[in-house]
Parts: sequence; structure tokens; C-alpha cells
Amino acid sequence: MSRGTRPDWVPDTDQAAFATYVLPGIPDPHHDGQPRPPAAGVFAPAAAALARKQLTAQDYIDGILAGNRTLLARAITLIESNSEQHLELAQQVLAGVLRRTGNSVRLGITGVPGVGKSTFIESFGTYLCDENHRVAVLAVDPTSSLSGGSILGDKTRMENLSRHPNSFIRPSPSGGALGGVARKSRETMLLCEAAGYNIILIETVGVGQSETLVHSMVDCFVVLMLAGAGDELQGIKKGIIELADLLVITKADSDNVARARRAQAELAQVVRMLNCPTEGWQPKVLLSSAVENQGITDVWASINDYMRAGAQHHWLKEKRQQQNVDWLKALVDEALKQSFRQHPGVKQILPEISRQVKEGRLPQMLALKQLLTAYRGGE
Ligand SMILES: Nc1nc2c(ncn2[C@@H]2O[C@H](COP(=O)(O)OP(=O)(O)OP(=O)(O)O)[C@@H](O)[C@H]2O)c(=O)[nH]1
Ligand SMILES: [Mg+2]
Repeated sequence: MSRGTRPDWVPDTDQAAFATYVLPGIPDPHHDGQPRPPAAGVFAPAAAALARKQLTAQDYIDGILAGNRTLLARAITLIESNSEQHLELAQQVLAGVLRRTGNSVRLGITGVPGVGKSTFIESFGTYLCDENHRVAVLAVDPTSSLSGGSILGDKTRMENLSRHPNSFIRPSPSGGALGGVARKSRETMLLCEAAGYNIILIETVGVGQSETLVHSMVDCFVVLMLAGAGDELQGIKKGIIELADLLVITKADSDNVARARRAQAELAQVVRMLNCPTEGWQPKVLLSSAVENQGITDVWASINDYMRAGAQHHWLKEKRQQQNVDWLKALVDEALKQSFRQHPGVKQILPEISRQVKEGRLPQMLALKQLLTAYRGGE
């Protein structure tokens, strides 16, 4: 699939480092990364000027805090850029809006491919927007990082939501390693909060590590399940069920309803066995049909119960504080690893040391000592 074209406001410098492309095809008046009709009348010249202007950190900060979605989208693009220069500007912007973050309900939505995540978000998100909430939808999708493939799919599946003036949809950032994608998504979430979005939905595929990463950045982790997917599959998903604060059996419609109810009862038992009880909260299993719009209000009511319990018993605040610290630790680990691997002294001796270890001529601990000596010596 084609990568699409560059947005017209990508700066002349550091073109290659910009991760964002505009994909062709779906008209979307609100969101970044899609063809946009020219702004009407008197706003058109202003929009064009904005597109050309080199913005300062303060421009971004003011724009985001004022809820300007164009500037929000551009700031997210800075966050997603892999260039050093953009990284610095992005961090200034982030620091400038940090005090206005944290005022949202952060929800992770996960489940195996095809379980109905995007369709659920379309229905759930539209309901929330109609209730006057402001909803940002982000995705952490390791599979789409190269092809950008799921972006178009999700946009078509979230057609109503993407047109709603209270919504903001941002596809998965590209940019290689899952760790990088997670950082970008986390920082994007903060920018969206600063711009006034009070519900953040983060969709991720329930395979691999992405759901653990998303779990570490949300308040409430919602796992979507299919009825009758078989014991085998449910077994594989045990790890995910343990992380769930809320489980929703999807596609509970037409001739699937009876099966969904049976699955609900079975799963409720499994959840009681597996999940550690949290004070004031026992994970629930709910039914939903996104196509028939059933069960959507129940999900929202349960999320509210969960958030209330968390506030009342003080674990929600603690959870976020712990997530903040865990995130710092993860960044430190990542930075140290990079610094070690890129160190010239280490790079120079690593091939020979690896060969000796491979052939069993050098014990690993001794090899480590030599590498650390090279690393420290060159500081
Ligand atoms: N009957 C019925 N079908 C549904 C429902 N929700 C989703 N589907 C169908 O299930 C298929 C997959 O839905 P998606 O929303 O794309 O699933 P997803 O989990 O986002 O899939 P990936 O993004 O590929 O991981 C689509 O064909 C939907 O039309 C539902 O509530 N009822
Ligand atoms: Mg999807």
C-alpha cells in the first residue's frame, strides 16, 4: 500500500524524520492525516498562513490549551517525529501543557483481531460525544507501524464518530519499535487531555505486548471477547483476562445472543477466580452489540462505577502515580540500553567479544566486565 503524501506543513528541514503521511481516500473534515477541504471564507488565508508558519513552543501550547485541533494535530506530529530537533520542541510543548493534563477518563480497549474493537468504539464513542463528552481515540497497533494499513480500515469503521465535532481520532503512530510507539501514544494522550478531551480511548490489538503497554497507561482496561471462541482461545487469553477491569462480550445480537449469555456466565466465574479483587471493585462481564447499539450505556455506567470506586478508595490516583514512575523507569532503561549500544568503545569491541562468547572461549560475566569497562572508560 502506498504511504500517502506529506502533509503540506511538514518543514523543509528534517523531512525524512517526520513520521506522518496523509493517506488518500476518505474525506474527513475534522481530523489530521486525511484530505481536508479548504477552510471556508475568511478563515482560508489564516489557515494557509498557519500552515506555512514556523511555530514556537508557545504557539503550540496556546493553541492546544485553546482546543485548536489543527495545532493539536501538528503537535502530535511533532511528538511522532523521530528527529532530535522536533523531539526537543515537542518536549517543551508537553512541559508547557502538563499542568492541564490528567482530567480525563483513560480507557484501554483491547481484544483479538476481528472481535469488534473499532465497531465498538464507533458506537460507544458516538454515544459519549452525543452526551457532550469530548472523545479522543488513539490506537497502539504494532502491526500498522509499517503499512499504515489499519488506519483506513478504522476510519471507515468509525465513520460517524470521525465526523462528530466532539471527537478527535488519531491513528497509530508509525516509528518502529513498540516502545517508541508507546511513548508517542502516551504523550499524545496528554496533549489530547490538555486540549480538553475528557475521555481517551486507546485501541490496541490483543496480541503480543501492546496490550500490556496500553494497560500501563490507562485507568480502566476493557477487554472485548467473542462468545464461543473455544476453551483453547480463552486459555491463551488468560493473561489478558487477568489485566481486565471490565470484560465485554461483543456481537451479542441475532442468533448469537444465547451463546453470548452462556459465555457471560462462564467468563464471570473465570474472572472471579483469576482477578485479584480491588477494593470496591469486582471486574464485570457485560454483553454488547455495536451494530444494534445494545449494552453501550451499561458499559459506560460500569466504567463510571469503576472510576467512582477508584476515587473513593484512593487507588485510582495511586495507580496513575505508579504508572508515572513506571514510565520513567522504562524510559531510563531504554535510554541506557541505547547509550550502551551506540557507545563507540562498546561498538568497537562487541563483535570480537561476541565471537569469543559464542565459541565458548570467554565467560559471559568476563565479557560483560570488558564491555562495561569500555563503556565507562569512554564517558
Ligand atoms: N454482528 C455483529 N458484528 C459485529 C459487531 N461489531 C463488529 N462486528 C463485525 O466484526 C468485524 C470486525 O469488526 P472490527 O470492529 O473491525 O474489529 P476489530 O477488533 O477492530 O478488528 P482489528 O482492528 O482488525 O483488530 C466487522 O465485520 C464488523 O462488522 C457487532 O456488534 N455485531
Ligand atoms: Mg480495529
